[in-house]
Amino acid sequence: MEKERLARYLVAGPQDYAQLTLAEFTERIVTLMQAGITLYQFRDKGYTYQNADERLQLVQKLVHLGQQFNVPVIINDDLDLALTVQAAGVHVGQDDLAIEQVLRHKSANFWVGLSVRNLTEMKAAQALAVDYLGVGPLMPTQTKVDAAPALGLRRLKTLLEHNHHATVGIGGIKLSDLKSLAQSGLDGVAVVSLLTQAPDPVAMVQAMRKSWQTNAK
Ligand code: TZP
Ligand code: MG
Repeated sequence: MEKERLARYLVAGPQDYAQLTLAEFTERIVTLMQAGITLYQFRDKGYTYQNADERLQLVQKLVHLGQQFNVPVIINDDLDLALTVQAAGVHVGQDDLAIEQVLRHKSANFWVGLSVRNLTEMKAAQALAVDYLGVGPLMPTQTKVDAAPALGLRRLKTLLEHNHHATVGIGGIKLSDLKSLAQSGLDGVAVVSLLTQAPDPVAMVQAMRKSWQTNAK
């Protein structure tokens, strides 16, 4: 995976658009794909489907749309689902599936991302053949209920000194944070609410692109 893919990484599921139907949710994701997000993670924590088939159909559709709009779709946590729908990859946290087990499925066409929350996890991750790391939460966030304490910019920089992987930051990221995050050496930002709650999501994607391109190392 090229690290440029991480520049504008949208993480979202139907629970992040609580008032919308699944069809409307899909439309929002398509709009963001067309607007210029570079990667999309399907993360449906806390959402209740009518049945398993509804979830499968939704994800299959999103994967096809991602292929159409050149935005690879990564599945959060669910390795079996990711393999079933031939997603671009899977993202797991430290408390999810064993990373060694997930890495058995890694290939040029199936990427593996891992979350790290602190220096211990960052150091341990250096021995793993993952495609990218997600580091965070960087700032306090309302979006993830079981989020670890926020790292802040200073600790982020320390973590990055011990890192050779392509890396995206996540957690509480606002547009005004992009300048310092781009300068920190991160390869991109992963956001939920910045895009799902933006009054003008298309303009927000464009503003993210501009800020990143102006300030990235
Ligand atoms: N993992 C760490 S923080 C977070 C996840 C999924 C939520 C980020 O959401 P937001 O709205 O961008 O703070
Ligand atoms: Mg997880």
